[in-house]
Amino acid sequence: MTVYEGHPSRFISDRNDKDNNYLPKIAIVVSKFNEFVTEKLLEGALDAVDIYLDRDHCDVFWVPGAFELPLITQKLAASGSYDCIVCLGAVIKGETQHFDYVCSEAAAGIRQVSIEYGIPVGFGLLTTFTPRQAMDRAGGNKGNKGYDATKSTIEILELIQIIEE
Ligand code: INI
Repeated sequence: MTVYEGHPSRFISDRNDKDNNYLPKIAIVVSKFNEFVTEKLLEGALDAVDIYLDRDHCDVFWVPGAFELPLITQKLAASGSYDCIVCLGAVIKGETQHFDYVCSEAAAGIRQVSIEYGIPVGFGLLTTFTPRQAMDRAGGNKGNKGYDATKSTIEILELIQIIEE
């Protein structure tokens, strides 16, 4: 039996290897809705980029809200310019059902792009009942889901490269 697992740290050695001229390109798509949360998710995502990849190989795209994440992610995947993409957003429940539609459409759209284009698309979309729950997960006492989503995306990229080698 052979067991395989992606290791995001593989790219750190690639970055430090002077003979290696390949380093993955990553795009981060982040929504402006609830920006007090999403700016923190972006900080976490960029921390992961700094650790595992390189900020010079990273582009950030702002969209109005979580509902717009799938379309821009699809355009970026179709461009072929990126090895992986991370989506960041914060959907916080209000008084209406709007929340449910935004969450489910964003999640389904993001997954669809990942499967259709065969590239990792990280799901850093918080769906919470309160602003406090969102802040707890955007660098507060529950960690930073922007960091986690980005690290997971890089890990999956490495696993795909192992499979395709
Ligand atoms: N977008 C979010 O990213 N988070 C939310 O909490 C949210 N709420 O609650 O409405 C939200 N709505 C906007 C939506 O994503 C679109 O931008 C808008 O409907 C225009 O298409």
